[in-house]
Amino acid sequence: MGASRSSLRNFVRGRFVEGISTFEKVSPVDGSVVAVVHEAGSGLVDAAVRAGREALEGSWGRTTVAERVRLLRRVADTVEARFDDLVRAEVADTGKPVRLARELDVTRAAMNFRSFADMVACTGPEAFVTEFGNGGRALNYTVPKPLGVVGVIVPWNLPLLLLTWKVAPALACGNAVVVKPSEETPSSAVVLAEVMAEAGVPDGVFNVVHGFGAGSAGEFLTTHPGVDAITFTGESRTGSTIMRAVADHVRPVSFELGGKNAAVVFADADLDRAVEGLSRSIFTNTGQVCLCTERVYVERPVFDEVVSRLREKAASLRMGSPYAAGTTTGPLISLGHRAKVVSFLERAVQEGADVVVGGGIPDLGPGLDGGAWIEPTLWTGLDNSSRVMREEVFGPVAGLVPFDSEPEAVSLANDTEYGLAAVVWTSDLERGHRVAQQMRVGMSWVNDWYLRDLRSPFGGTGLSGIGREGGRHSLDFYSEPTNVCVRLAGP
Ligand code: NAD
Ligand code: 6OD
Repeated sequence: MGASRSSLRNFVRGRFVEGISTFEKVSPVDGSVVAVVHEAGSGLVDAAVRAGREALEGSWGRTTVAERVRLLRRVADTVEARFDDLVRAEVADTGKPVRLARELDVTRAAMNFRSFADMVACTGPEAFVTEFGNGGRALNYTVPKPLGVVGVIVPWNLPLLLLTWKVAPALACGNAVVVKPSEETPSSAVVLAEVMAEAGVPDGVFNVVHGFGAGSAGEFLTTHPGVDAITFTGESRTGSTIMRAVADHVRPVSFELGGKNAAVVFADADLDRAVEGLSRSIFTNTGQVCLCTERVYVERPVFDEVVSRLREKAASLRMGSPYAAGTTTGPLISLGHRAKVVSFLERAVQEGADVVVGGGIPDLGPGLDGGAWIEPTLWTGLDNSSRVMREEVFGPVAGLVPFDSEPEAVSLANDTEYGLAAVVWTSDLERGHRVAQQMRVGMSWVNDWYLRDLRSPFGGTGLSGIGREGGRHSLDFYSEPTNVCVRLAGP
């Protein structure tokens, strides 16, 4: 995988610049070095924040909505023109199957820019005429303004999708951004910086700083007094660290955090569709999607059948080179993350799980033995008291548990500190609505999973986050409204 090792620099004020040190980005497919990355020190993070501020004080701060809409559409076109480069970058860093990178990650990157261009173009300010009853009237209207310089911190699982999901609305609202990609996935942000320059985004509006969290670019960004807001996607624990870091300056935060998502399968479900859907929701991206299902509650009459059919699905997945025809499943992101997932595999057995399928590290032969491979794994025999059923694993794993009534299923699904997503499988329309609405989550699907409309709210409750992204929710977060009240008439 590492045949074409690249050197990845930071992007500040429209220029690629070196860092204070370098680190190696290793392929999770085979352990080879895919890139040498320039880590930004506090001085460079400061320069990036100042570049953003100067862009806001210059011509970028005077752009009209229509000009920004045209620019975002050009960015979308340029993402499509550089589609293959972005796919290569994403696959090199994550090892995900090339088909997934094409159909999900890079396609959505273009769509994010185009969708937020459309959405901001169609959004107007609020206005109210206030009547006092004595003939007096006033006009209230809001003027949305950018927040300023926004720090964008993103994880490694869907690197470009999640980065552009934040950058597109932030730019649509007229902000400047300083992006800190994950140290595990620095490559696509660098190609995106080239895209921004090619599309004509003014210098200083889009900046990229590479590095780690604590004591590195992530912490320098979140503690910088010149950063006006932080938008973060990542682990719940990192979210609480960032919350403390921004508290001194009282900055707004948007948090998309972890999940321990449940699926509920009723006996009346179309089991062909349910098993297909469960297989996607458990194993897509090797279980490394925040929305992935890790807890499956199945009504007792169909429990054995669902377990057996899901076992067949898991056994049919094909791990291998991301470019090999037929590969369905990539590695985990790193050996470090695999060690964490393996510790959950061991703990599951200690906690009394029966391993239905998987449960270990596969032997994929000499070319791949340096990679972070893991077997897709299903357990039965666990309940909600086990740590494996309470903590986010973020791997291709799920525990299956039988239930006997609808209230029991709702109560089991809601028995978690997280609150991101849920799926209900049933042929009963009323039950589908009823149960989906009772799920204590930000997103509840019925008879599907990860079906997206970019205008609808995305996010979670509890340990899963603060706020919502998508549509007007993103536009609201990335702008600061000033209300103007004008007396029109009367005493
Ligand atoms: P992570 O929290 O370890 O890292 C995310 C980003 O934060 C990285 O860029 C990292 O360098 C940076 N970071 C780490 N410590 C920091 C600190 N102290 N200050 C500033 N920045 C810091 O998360 P990860 O391992 O990259 O991603 C996996 C996690 O992300 C999972 O928990 C997953 O559920 C979650 N996630 C959530 C969503 C969502 O939409 N809710 C989407 C994707 C991933
Ligand atoms: O599809 C999206 O917009 C989105 N934010 C997905 C997040 C997936 C989590 O890993």
